[in-house]
Amino acid sequence: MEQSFIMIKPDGVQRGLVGEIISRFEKKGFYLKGMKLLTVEKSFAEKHYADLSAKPFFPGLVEYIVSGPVVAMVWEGKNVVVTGRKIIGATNPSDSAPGTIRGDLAIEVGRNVIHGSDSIESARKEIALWFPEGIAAWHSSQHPWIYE
Ligand code: YYY
Ligand code: MG
Repeated sequence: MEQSFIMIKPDGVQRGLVGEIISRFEKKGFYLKGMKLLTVEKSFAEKHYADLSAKPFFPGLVEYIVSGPVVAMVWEGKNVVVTGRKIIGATNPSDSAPGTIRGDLAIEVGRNVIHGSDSIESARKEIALWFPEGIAAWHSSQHPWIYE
């Protein structure tokens, strides 16, 4: 089944939003397949955001991501990449709809509390980068109550 890489950024951890954010994905019916708290180095953050290296906000973005621990996760489910992005909301919290994570919990684009893969291909790359050790194989007993 489809997987997405979801990361709670350092502001989300510092602000005590880890449980709230995980809850939203859990309650939707997605399965948590990998999770760890870690602080990454500058070179690692630059690799994660390599596609944005030419952007003017890139140095500040990297500084923000390395500023404290993050919670790196793999979530699984039907259409989890696109639906995960909807749960997260627009990049700039000024544009994120109420009801989304960023719409409800963030104010500034440079402190938008969460990352989510933007395509199946970037999810694959990001999961390989963040979880080189692999992820847990387990199956939810709720499966037939979530999927028809
Ligand atoms: O995928 P998403 O996180 O919604 O946005 P991206 O365009 O991939 O940018 C990654 C990250 O960069 C964004 O979450 C905040 C930051 N950023 C910024 O600080 N200023 C911008 N104008 C655009 C993005
Ligand atoms: Mg992105």
